[in-house]
Amino acid sequence: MLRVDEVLRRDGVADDLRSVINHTLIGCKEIAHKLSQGELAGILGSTETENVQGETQKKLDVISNEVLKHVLSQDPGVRGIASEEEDNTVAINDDGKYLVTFDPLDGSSNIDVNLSVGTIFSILQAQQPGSGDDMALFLQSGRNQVAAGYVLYGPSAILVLTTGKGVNFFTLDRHIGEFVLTKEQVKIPEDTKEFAINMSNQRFWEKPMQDYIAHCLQGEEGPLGKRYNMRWVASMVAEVHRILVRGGIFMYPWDSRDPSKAGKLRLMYEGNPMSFIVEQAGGRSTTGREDIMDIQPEDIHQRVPVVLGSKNEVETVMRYHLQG
Ligand code: AHM
Ligand code: MG
Repeated sequence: MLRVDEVLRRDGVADDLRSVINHTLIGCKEIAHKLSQGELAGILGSTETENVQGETQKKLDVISNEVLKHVLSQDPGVRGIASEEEDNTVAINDDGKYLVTFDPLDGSSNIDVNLSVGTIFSILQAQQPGSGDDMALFLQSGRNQVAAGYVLYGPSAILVLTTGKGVNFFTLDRHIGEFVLTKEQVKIPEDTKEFAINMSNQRFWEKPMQDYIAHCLQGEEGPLGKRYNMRWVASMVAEVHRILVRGGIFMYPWDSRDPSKAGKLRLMYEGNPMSFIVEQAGGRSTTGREDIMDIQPEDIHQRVPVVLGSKNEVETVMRYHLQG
């Protein structure tokens, strides 16, 4: 079976970009190992600290961040990094070409209950000279991504990767310590009857989202004319993975709990990489009103409403927003 690097070579991915991806994956394998040890390694539970977004950090959030920072600092091709768990962008090598943004451990409320979490990463090319801690270098739209991926740490560890030539799945073979190709050119079914949203926020949503979900709940008797199923794993990586495998729609819309925030999820290391993967698999990704990857970022930690998944269902949600 083909290993990741063999697939990247076959696809003509530049040597320096392959190196950045491979370094990222060394970190992900280390994170997979630590997660599998769990309580045995004494790494469950929270730290005393909060990240820049005011969220309590889990020990494994901090450890995963350190692991990725360390491996990426070994790669001369990396100019700088930005992470959910770092207040500011971090300079690595001024001669490097690439900028890596990542959420080291997404869905971290699932860690202590032994459910699925994941690492999400996005790779951009620096467009001008400058130190890798200059945030301005990073503020490029998602359309500029040269690679994006995630690793889902579930019963098996699965890497989902795109370099703009479709989406492939790789499964971590723990005997050889390599991600090997297990599914090529994944395509998301265009239609679905399965939605994922945190229903407890319903009363805080805008009217278009209220209406769409109300119509989903009406099933075949409502205007959407079909009976829906619902899932909520509280781990975006797991939700996106389910959608890549069997279709579906995932939503984390704007809500009025804190009107100053544009949503819960972050654009540059959650929204953009997931949008790149979903679009490469034939799905769609929007705020409800515009494609996520068309947004010009203003801050490395900025938030974004997210609606992504099966193409036709996402377009239905976009119509509710156009009318609302
Ligand atoms: P995190 O980056 O702090 O882990 O937050 C992101 C996660 C997503 O994986 C998931 O979709 C969402 O937060 C769950 O939110 P909620 O707590 O509202 O269920
Ligand atoms: Mg996250």
